[in-house]
Amino acid sequence: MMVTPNLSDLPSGAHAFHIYEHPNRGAGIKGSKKAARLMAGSHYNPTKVEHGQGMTYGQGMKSRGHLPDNITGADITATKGIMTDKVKVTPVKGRAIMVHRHGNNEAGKPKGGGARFASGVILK
Ligand SMILES: [Cu+2]
Repeated sequence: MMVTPNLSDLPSGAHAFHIYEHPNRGAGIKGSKKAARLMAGSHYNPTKVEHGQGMTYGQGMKSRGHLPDNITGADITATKGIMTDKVKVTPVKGRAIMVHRHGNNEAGKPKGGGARFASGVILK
């Protein structure tokens, strides 16, 4: 599947770009703090595999919702496509696509980019 973002007004730098379970953009409570877009649930991961420990994105990450590359806001827009063979189109229709505040982090205990910065719904 090829994911082709068409995003503008991004802060500069890398941003993790992931598929989430639910299209709900509502905030929620994480720990004792309000967190944006928490109602989108967790990363889309239908077979409940563990995140790869110490693997580099693009070298076999297991959580299917993790797209293999960051998008970059270096030029304020992000339009470079991301190719993945981990996800098929039909099962992710109607799910959320999330842009994180920071880039993917697979070192040790992956957190996947920090705060949820922006989101949308996969329509086709
Ligand atoms: Cu994520």
